[in-house]
Amino acid sequence: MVSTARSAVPEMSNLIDDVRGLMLDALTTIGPSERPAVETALARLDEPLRIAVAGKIKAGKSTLLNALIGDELAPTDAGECTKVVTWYEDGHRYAVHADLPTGEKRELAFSRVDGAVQPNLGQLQADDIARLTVTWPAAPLRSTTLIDTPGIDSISVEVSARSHTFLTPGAERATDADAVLYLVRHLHANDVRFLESFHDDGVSQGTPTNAIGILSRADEIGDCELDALQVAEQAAAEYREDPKLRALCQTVVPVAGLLAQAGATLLQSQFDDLVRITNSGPDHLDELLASAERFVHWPSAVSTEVREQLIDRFGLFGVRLAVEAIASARVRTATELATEFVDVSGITALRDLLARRFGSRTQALKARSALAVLRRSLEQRPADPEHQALLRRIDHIQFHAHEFREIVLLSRLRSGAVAADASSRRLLTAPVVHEIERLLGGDGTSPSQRLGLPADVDPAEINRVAHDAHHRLSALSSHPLMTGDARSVVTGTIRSIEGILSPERDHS
Ligand SMILES: Nc1nc2c(ncn2[C@@H]2O[C@H](COP(=O)(O)OP(=O)(O)OP(=O)(O)O)[C@@H](O)[C@H]2O)c(=O)[nH]1
Ligand SMILES: [Mg+2]
Repeated sequence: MVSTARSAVPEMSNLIDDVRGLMLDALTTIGPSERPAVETALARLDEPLRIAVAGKIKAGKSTLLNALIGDELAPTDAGECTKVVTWYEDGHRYAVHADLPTGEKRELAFSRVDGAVQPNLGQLQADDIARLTVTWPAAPLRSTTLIDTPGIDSISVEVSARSHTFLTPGAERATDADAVLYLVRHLHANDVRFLESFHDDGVSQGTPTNAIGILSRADEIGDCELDALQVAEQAAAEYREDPKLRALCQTVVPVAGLLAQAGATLLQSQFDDLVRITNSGPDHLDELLASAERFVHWPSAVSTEVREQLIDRFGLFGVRLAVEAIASARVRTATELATEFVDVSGITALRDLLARRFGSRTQALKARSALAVLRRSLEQRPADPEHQALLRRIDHIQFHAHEFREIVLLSRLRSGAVAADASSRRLLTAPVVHEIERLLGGDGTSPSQRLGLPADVDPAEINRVAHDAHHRLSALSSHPLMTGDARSVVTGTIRSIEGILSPERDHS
C-alpha cells in the first residue's frame, strides 16, 4: 500500500528513516527491471560515504588516496590496474574482486608490490573489468569508501571514457559516488569543463555540493622551492574567489599527496639516508639539491641507487625539506620528520575539510543519492498512479528536509544566482554572503562551526551569538528592497539559526 505525502516535516535526525521507509514502499510497486537499482540504493543508506578521487592523468590521484588511507594500497605506476575504477572499502578480510560486464563478480588472487595491491588479472584485460573492489580492514575506510578513477583526458580515450561514465553517468543512472575530490595540477579550461559536467543528481543538480577541488602535487609548484606550499595556497585562495569555480566546487585546497604518503610510511633507513646526505657538507649540498637530475647523478658518497629511491619517494621538495629540517636540528628523529612531512603536505587540513564538509553531511548526501536512484526508477513509468504518489513523496522530503534545503541554498548562493540583481547585491554584500554560507553549514554543521566560534565555546555564548544573528537576519529579510529569491535564502538561514537555538533540532 502506498501512502501519499506525509504531513510531518522530516527533521534531519530522521531523514534517513523517512527515505528508507519510502524506498521500502517503492519496492512493493516497482517493476522487476528497476528493483535491483533500488535495492542497492536502499542497502547503500547503511554503508560508508563514498568519495571518488578524480582528475587528469598523473594528477596524483592514487598517491592522494594512499595518503588518506595511510597505506600504499593503490598502484601509482602505469600498470593495467590504474586503468580500472577501483573501490577501496573496509571489510573483515583482505580480498580483491572484479566486476565483469556480464554481472559476474570474480575473486582475484593478488600480491603486494612495494605495498601496492596488484591483482592477478589472469586472462582478463582491463577492458573486461567494470570495476575492481579491494576490501581491506583499515580504520580510515570504516567511515569512507574511497574510489580511485583512471586519469581523464589521457591519450587513451577508452580509459578516459571509463572515468567519465563512472563520474557523470548521464540520464540513465545516478552517480555511484556521494562526493568527489577533483585533482588538478594547474586549472585550465578542460578542468573547468570537467567540473561543469559533474552534475549530481536529485536535489542539487549541477551544483558544487559534493565536489572539492584539490590543487595537487602542490610541492612541485614554483620549482619545488621551500615555500612551494605557501605559493600553492595563494593560488588556491585565488581559485576559491573565482566565481566560475565557486559555482563548480565547494572550495579549492592545495595538497602534496606524495609528502603525506611519505610521512605516513617513512622508514628509519630512509631517515638515516637523509641524515647522511645532510651531513655531506653545505657546498656539496647546494650542488646536490639544485635539481632532481643533479641530486641523482652528482658525485656523492651516498650511492646513486639510494638517491634515486629518495627522490622517487619524497620528490625534490621532500628531500630539500628533510635536509633543511635535519640541518637546522628542527627535526632529530624519523618520527619527527614524518610529522613534518604530514604537517607541510596539507593532508591534515584536507581531512578536516572532508570531516566538516562531507562527514557532517553524510546522512543528507546518502539520502540524496538514494532519492536520485529512486526517482530515476519511478520515472520509467511516470503515468502509473502509484509511481506518481511516490514521486510526490520524494518531492515532499526534498522540499521539507531542512538539511536538503541548506544544500540547495548553499549551492544557489555559490552559483551567484541569488545576488544577481542590483538591489540584492546591495543587501547581500560579500561579508553577508560569507556569514550566511557559514550559518547554513558551509564550514561544518555543528553550532559552533555555523557561528564561527571555537569548538569549546561556552553554550551561553552560542545562544548569545545565535540570537544576535537571528536578529540581524530577521531585519534583513523584512527589508523593502529584498527580492523574493534573496529573501528565501535569508529566511532559510533564519530557520538554520532556529535549529541552533532549539536543542531538539539536531544539527550535529
Ligand atoms: N612531487 C610530487 N609527486 C607526486 C605527488 N603525487 C603524485 N606524484 C607523482 O606523480 C606520479 C603519478 O602519481 P599517481 O598517484 O600515480 O597519479 P594518478 O593521478 O593516480 O595517475 P593515473 O592513475 O595514471 O592517471 C607518480 O610518479 C607520483 O610519485 C605529489 O604530491 N608530489
Ligand atoms: Mg592512478
